[in-house]
Amino acid sequence: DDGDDGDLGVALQTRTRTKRPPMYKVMLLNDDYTPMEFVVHILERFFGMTHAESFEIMLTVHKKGLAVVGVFSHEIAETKVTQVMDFARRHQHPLQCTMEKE
Ligand code: TYC
Repeated sequence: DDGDDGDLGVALQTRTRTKRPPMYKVMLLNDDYTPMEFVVHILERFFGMTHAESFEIMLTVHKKGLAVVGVFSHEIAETKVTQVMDFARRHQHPLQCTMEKE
């Protein structure tokens, strides 16, 4: 035995897995009392939608019970939910906005 263990001295590189951050769906829920125009205004103001886009999404929520209005990082999604809930409360509308991991 000459003591040579066959190690060529080549460093093996481990693969670095780059993980995308989790994304969160922000959803608007239907109710019987919040005025349609108020919901349209919320979508324009906080989600940067055009009036036509906002009207379409509002109608989807009205007909289906809820709709995803955007997908964001955790921090941005939380901010949107807070903005919508605060604005609805200030105007005394029962509108509900929630977030859910994708
Ligand atoms: N259903 C409400 C009405 O008839 C309108 C509405 C739409 C309320 C969407 C909430 O997220 C909502 N006035």
